[in-house]
Amino acid sequence: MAETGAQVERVLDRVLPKPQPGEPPLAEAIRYASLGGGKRLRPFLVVSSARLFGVAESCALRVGAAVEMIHCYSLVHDDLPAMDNDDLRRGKPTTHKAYDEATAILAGDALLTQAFEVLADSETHADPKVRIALVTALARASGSAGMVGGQALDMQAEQTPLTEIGAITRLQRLKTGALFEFSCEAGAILGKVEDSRRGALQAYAHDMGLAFQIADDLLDVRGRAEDIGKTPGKDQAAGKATFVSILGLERAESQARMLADQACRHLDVFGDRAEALRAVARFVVERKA
Ligand code: GRG
Repeated sequence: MAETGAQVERVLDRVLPKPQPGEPPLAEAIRYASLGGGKRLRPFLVVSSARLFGVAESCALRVGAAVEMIHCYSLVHDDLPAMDNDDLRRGKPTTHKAYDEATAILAGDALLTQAFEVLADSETHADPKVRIALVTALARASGSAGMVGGQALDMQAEQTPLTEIGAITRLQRLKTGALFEFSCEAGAILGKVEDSRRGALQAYAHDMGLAFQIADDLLDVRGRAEDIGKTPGKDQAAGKATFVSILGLERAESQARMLADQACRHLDVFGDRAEALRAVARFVVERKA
């Protein structure tokens, strides 16, 4: 993951706008929000799934950079006063604290739109049909049928807390799961694979994404700000129903492990070649940050 993280960092550094003297601090804020931080988990999923199909690493890294740009934009907007109102992200002041709200909104907007420019570029794949499929899949995963829709449900749940595990699962599947699903499917799209192997990756992403979210809820309860790089205890303070508040700590933990095991079993069809993806499923439930 660290190696992929460093490679994605180089792609981001190359494609993102450079600050120019006399210009507004937009480029600076874009780079502040997306360089030098984060686990780069989504790019690692893209690269690992693409390796299953022998896709050129340079193509996978560009797709990894695009999904990371969407992820970074979502974090910047999620941290705004109108949403989660947070001061700390990735161990440093949130973008609107380091700059101002208007600049943070614009930096998020710019990352969102430029992600699609990266996918649409012929450097990402020689076949325009593959590029269109990537653009379509990432747009669906990020928009109202995916991450943005999940965020809207999350805002609504602040007023009317959810009480059923099914409703929380749906919210999280959209809010965080959709980008994970895109990241895993991207390898199959790049490799032009339309068969059951694509379904296996979808099933893996679904279970791994839920395991990730339960672990995230556990970290919100047990984590320390210096480890997780954000403010812990926010869910409870906001009265939000989470997997942990409904299942309790122990059941949530065992559910996360069960989902991670199940995620690994979906990869049987790939044999040993999917070891990196299995390691991700184990990592997401064991992580401390
Ligand atoms: C504002 C449109 C919009 C969407 C926001 C994803 C999201 C939707 C908000 C993020 C809030 C949050 C903390 C969600 C919990 C799960 C999550 C996405 C955690 C952060 O992802 P990591 O752990 O972060 O991969 P790093 O910093 O490692 O990239």
